[in-house]
Amino acid sequence: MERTLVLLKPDALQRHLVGPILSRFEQKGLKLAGLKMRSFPLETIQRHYSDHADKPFYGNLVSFMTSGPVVAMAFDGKDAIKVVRTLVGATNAREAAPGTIRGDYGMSFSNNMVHASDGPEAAEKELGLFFAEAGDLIDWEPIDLGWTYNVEEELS
Ligand code: 3AN
Repeated sequence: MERTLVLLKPDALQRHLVGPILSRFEQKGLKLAGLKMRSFPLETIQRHYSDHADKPFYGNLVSFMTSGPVVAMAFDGKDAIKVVRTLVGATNAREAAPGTIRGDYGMSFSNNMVHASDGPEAAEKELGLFFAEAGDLIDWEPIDLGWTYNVEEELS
């Protein structure tokens, strides 16, 4: 099982899309392992986007991400990082495929509603940033796990 970080950006909250977006991940079969709504400190957002620090859009990105509350979520599942990225869709929401979150709900490159970790290293770093306190992340076993996955092939 893999764990990944998802952020619902301030535009998702302003546009009342938290419920619909969270449902996409839940209904896919991913397991919610952490959920937190905060106005995260500037320093957390800067560290989160440190790889983009030299990009022209970095300043706007950081001010956008600190312009309102953000919902941070951790999801568990087989290949969760890739599965979540596929559900989220292309960065430019205008070009994102229908059926993806960005493709269905967005029209913007920057205000694209969702962040999702792009690899195991990023996931580890980002989960550590947004779920740093004891008890933030919960290991629990959903009763339908043996129906979501094939027990012999995928859970042994
Ligand atoms: P993604 O979130 O699809 O992985 P990244 O990691 O390349 O995209 O970029 C991080 C965020 O920076 C994007 N979600 C988007 O909000 C913003 N961003 C990326 N490229 C641009 C750009 N060319 N112009 C404006 N914003 C951008």
